Amino acid sequence: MWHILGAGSLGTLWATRLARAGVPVQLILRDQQRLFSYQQAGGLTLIENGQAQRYAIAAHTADHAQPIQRLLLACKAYDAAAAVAQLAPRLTRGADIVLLQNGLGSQDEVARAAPLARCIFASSTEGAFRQADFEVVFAGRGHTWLGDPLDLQPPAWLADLRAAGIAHEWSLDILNRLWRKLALNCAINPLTVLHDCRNGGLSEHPVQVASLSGELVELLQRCGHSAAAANLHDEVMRVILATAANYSSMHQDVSQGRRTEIAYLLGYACNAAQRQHLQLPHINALHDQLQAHLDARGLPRH
Ligand code: NAD
Ligand code: KPL
Repeated sequence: MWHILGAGSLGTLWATRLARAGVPVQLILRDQQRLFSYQQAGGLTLIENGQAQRYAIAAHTADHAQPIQRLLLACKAYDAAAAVAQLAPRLTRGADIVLLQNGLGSQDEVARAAPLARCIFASSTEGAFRQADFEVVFAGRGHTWLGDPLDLQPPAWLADLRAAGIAHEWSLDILNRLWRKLALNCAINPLTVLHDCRNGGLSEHPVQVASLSGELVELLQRCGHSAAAANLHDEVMRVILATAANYSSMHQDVSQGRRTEIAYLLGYACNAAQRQHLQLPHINALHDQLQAHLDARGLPRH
């Protein structure tokens, strides 16, 4: 049985694909009000290649008594630790928690909230967005890497992902992957917010992108992730071109008045640099500017 916390974009994407492959799935919703709305909606709807399909997946709230052996945590990074702390009494000894959160920092917070569980970190390039409540569009096919820095053995339940057609790979170096993704997101996302542009608009700010990429390389190397630093600037430029027409996830959050995951991206990078006594003036200035931008819009600065 997969328990899936969070019926947002990625939670829906995973829950519907697992359920249609015949894998038992149980959704965990925020409260009775949300459970009631879910029941009214009649299930989760996934829109794929323009076709909508509804899945009446079982759901309950966190205070249910059912034990949890395998939890997919599909909320934002800033909600992850509190969500797991709420479920801690239900986790069985040695339960697995799969963490879909972008960035770094929330993984450690979750591990502290559930010290007896095995935390499996994920990094995904799949894309999905909510069209309406409990209705999600599968917007971009991608790949998900999963791994556990403390135990390199892959879990047997990867077979469920294969059955569900979730493209994935067990990674022996998931931290490198997460750092690399964090660096890409730090080099691209904040600038798209500050310049109010699509990813492709950053082609007009090559010097800024190059300075940030250079400092991110220094940070990755100092933090022991040299492999994640290799050719970073080239990859940043490649992603800017390949996703030129898209708005970054942070730009979308800000333009829709939603809280960003800044604390788990730029904030994490700045704290890591400080711990290493590394001076990164461009990254720090970018963090300050982004926080001022969020302040001005009444959005949380963390
Ligand atoms: P989302 O906001 O669409 O969904 C999160 C859901 O979690 C919401 O429905 C929210 O109500 C729910 N939630 C939060 N706390 C809860 C709690 N205590 N109990 C029950 N439900 C709770 O977010 P998302 O886009 O699915 O993103 C999830 C994570 O995946 C983020 O870290 C994001 O950066 C990452 N990610 C998303 C995508 C994407 O395409 N959407 C791609 C890659 C990575
Ligand atoms: O992951 C991204 C995002 O928007 O969050 C990309 C497209 C890589 C830009 O950083």
